[in-house]
Amino acid sequence: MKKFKLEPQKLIQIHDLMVKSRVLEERLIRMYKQNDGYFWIGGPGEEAFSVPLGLNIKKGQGLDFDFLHLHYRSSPIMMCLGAEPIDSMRQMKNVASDPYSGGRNFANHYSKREWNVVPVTSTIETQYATAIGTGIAQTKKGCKGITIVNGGDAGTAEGEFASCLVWSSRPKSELPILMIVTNNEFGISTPYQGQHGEKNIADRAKAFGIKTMIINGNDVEESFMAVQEATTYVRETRKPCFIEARVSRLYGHSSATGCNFETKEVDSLSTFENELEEAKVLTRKQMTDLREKYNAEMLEQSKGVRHEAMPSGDTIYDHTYYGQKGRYW
Ligand SMILES: Cc1ncc(C[n+]2csc(CCOP(=O)(O)OP(=O)(O)O)c2C)c(N)n1
Ligand SMILES: [Mg+2]
Repeated sequence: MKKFKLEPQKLIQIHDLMVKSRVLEERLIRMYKQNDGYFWIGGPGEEAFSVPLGLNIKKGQGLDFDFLHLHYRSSPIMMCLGAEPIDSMRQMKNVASDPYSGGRNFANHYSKREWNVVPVTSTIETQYATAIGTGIAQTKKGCKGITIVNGGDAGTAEGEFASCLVWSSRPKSELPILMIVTNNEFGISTPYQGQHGEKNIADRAKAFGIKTMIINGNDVEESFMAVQEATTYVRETRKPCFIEARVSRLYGHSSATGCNFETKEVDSLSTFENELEEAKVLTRKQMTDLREKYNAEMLEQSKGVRHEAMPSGDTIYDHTYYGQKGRYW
């Protein structure tokens, strides 16, 4: 039987957020399959890592709070911050009430100024370049917040990843950046094994003198302890830290690869639930009831979203440089 180190209340909180995130993603997948959206990409398989991460974030607006440069698998982090599942459904359905992009972007492309959530980009790895910017700003202004950036294994082939390693580790000019790679051993359909000469991705950070950790991101407690240690280190030393978390990809890459459940991968939620049941932290019935509660709630919400209005054509240039009339022409 697993001997938990975390308090039962914390384990229950983590479990709740993992279930909420999973049910949301499964609802988004169903919406896609029912033609209530054009494309799905998201985070099932990363909950055991991303929920502990989300719970260690100092949420707020401005440089004294953590800046988040996330990617399209970060929904569990958003759930921890208090995001409403219905808003993810609105973005999935591309209706005007989507608070992240006004119905203009793909699912799980978050953006929220009040929580320092920098817009998620579809171009992979861009976030490692913008992270340098907030890392520099936090350092120059002597602020307390740190910068957190995450992305996948294949994306580390891009130049922005190397830029982030260089800029965060310059001697005497280090930046308070927590660099994270969630390694699911795939870049769409390209296996990790044929792409990486380095043994671990984290070894590349080691070469820059950056503190590194390689962890099983499918294990809740291992993730929680690592994230706690890493965030504390970056907050106190104002230096970078690097976590490579080995995770699963439970519904394939995206709707482009069918988004069907991958039975051969480790499902961290089901592992965690077995451990919680054995340790008598929660009963199977409590866990099933919770899942059913979220399922019912989100099903109702998705039905409502179906009837919300799409954005009107005259808003197409809002929030773009081109739309700032009078400034550029
Ligand atoms: C700059 C850029 N190049 C290529 C793509 C196409 N693309 C989308 S996702 C992806 C694979 C990303 O794999 P990884 O970084 O491991 O993240 P994962 O999807 O596995 O979480 C690629 C190549 C893109 N979106 N942006
Ligand atoms: Mg990958």
